[in-house]
Amino acid sequence: MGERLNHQDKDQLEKWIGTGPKTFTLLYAITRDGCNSRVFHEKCDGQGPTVTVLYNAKGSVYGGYSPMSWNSSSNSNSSCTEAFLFQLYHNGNRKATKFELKPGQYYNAVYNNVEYGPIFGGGYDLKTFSSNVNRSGSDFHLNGSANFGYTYEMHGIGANDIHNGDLHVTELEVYKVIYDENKPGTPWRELDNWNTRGLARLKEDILSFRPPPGLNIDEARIVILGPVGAGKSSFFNTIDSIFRGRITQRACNGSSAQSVTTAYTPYSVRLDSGSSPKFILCDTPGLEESDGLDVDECSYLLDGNIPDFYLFNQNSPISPNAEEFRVNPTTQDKIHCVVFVIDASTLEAVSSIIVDKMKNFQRTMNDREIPQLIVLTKVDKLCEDVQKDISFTYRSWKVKEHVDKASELLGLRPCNVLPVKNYEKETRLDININMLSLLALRKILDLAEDYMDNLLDRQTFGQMKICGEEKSAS
Ligand SMILES: Nc1nc2c(ncn2[C@@H]2O[C@H](COP(=O)(O)OP(=O)(O)O)[C@@H](O)[C@H]2O)c(=O)[nH]1
Ligand SMILES: [Mg+2]
Repeated sequence: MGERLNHQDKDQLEKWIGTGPKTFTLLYAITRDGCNSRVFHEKCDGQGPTVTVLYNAKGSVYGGYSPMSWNSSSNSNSSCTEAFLFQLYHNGNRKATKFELKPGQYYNAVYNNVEYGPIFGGGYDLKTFSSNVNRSGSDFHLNGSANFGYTYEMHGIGANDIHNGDLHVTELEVYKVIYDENKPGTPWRELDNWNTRGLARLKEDILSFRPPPGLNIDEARIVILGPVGAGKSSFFNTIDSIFRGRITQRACNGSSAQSVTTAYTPYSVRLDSGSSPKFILCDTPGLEESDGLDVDECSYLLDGNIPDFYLFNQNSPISPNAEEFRVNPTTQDKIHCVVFVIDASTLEAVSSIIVDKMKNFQRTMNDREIPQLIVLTKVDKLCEDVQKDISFTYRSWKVKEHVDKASELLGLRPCNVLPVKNYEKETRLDININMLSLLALRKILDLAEDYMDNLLDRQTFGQMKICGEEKSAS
């Protein structure tokens, strides 16, 4: 005896139910509690969403999910649209199929009567048992009926293909289904190749990145923007550490309320071989309500007018008249991708002034069709499971919620919001921290490459147009 639903089955049900991570708590089992309708109602009434699972001796497993509490008021239908029937195995073979309510049948989803066990469907698609059923050997010959297809859409699958021709079962269980935001659920983003080999491949991938030839761009130039303390400098340090193979702290970071970074500082990762990967991450002072970069400075920065290591001065913002102003920037000096770094743990508290600033900046980026992403830092501070094991990040619903919120905040697609955990107090590298940050970096380089491909197209088509014009003129 004991729970018969395994992890894979629970994951499958969780996916079908579809509203985040769930814990399944066994409320009722006929082998433990007896197959009796009153006992079923005593144990399951008022318990909220439940899943009923039947198991037979031939290795078939099937049942139904009800988002509504069971009750003992006689002959009442509970209406809802989310109830469904399902099968998990047939004759011992995995056969995961969900059978949803037919259109308009929501009012017949489940049926309550104190004299009956769980019943799904108005035509009794699955009526498990009534009153009391005694054990016959190792089976219970349930006295219900299965009129599959009356209320629920079975897609042509017949009763024999579900219950092997009768309602003889070895077990019937009812689990309470609880939404559990702290439970790492099924991944909300692909976790493929999350291992040492996958990490090595990701690294190679990034090291082999080259800007498309023909643009005179040696490296993708990526600017990092965001509020003070969000983890901008730490993000570069994290990337640098991964490629150096030790924790590095080249970009000054800290917890001061004012920006620790005051200059426009391009960082290039230096490999042991002496060469560098083909990207430059440009650190910037943090955005502050009444301080930090303004919109004009942001557009100068995007256009490559601001020289490397330029020290921003609040009292005299850079202008085209300034001595340092780079009047004729090359394509290499311009920004090819923007990364907004936002602290996930204070996402709700970002002031509207800072949000407006970022949105104003975005307008200057959109005008130039420069791609933008969000690196969402400090996910370790969002959820205990993630803090204990960073590999849970793509499973944590809490993280997903924040990814969605960040995506809404700046109007960027959720797939362009990359959750990370930066190195801060660690003394050693960690495969999961590396994995998250490299996945973020690869996405950044992908978008930078897309931008460069567009530049190249524009250059090629522009040239073709000129050729054409020349041709027709001659
Ligand atoms: N727990 C945690 N702390 C972080 C993370 N990223 C940065 N920090 C800390 O946040 C503080 C500000 O980071 P910093 O990189 O200086 O932010 P910046 O102002 O955006 O450059 C520092 O104390 C960092 O150690 C992270 O992912 N998790
Ligand atoms: Mg900084």
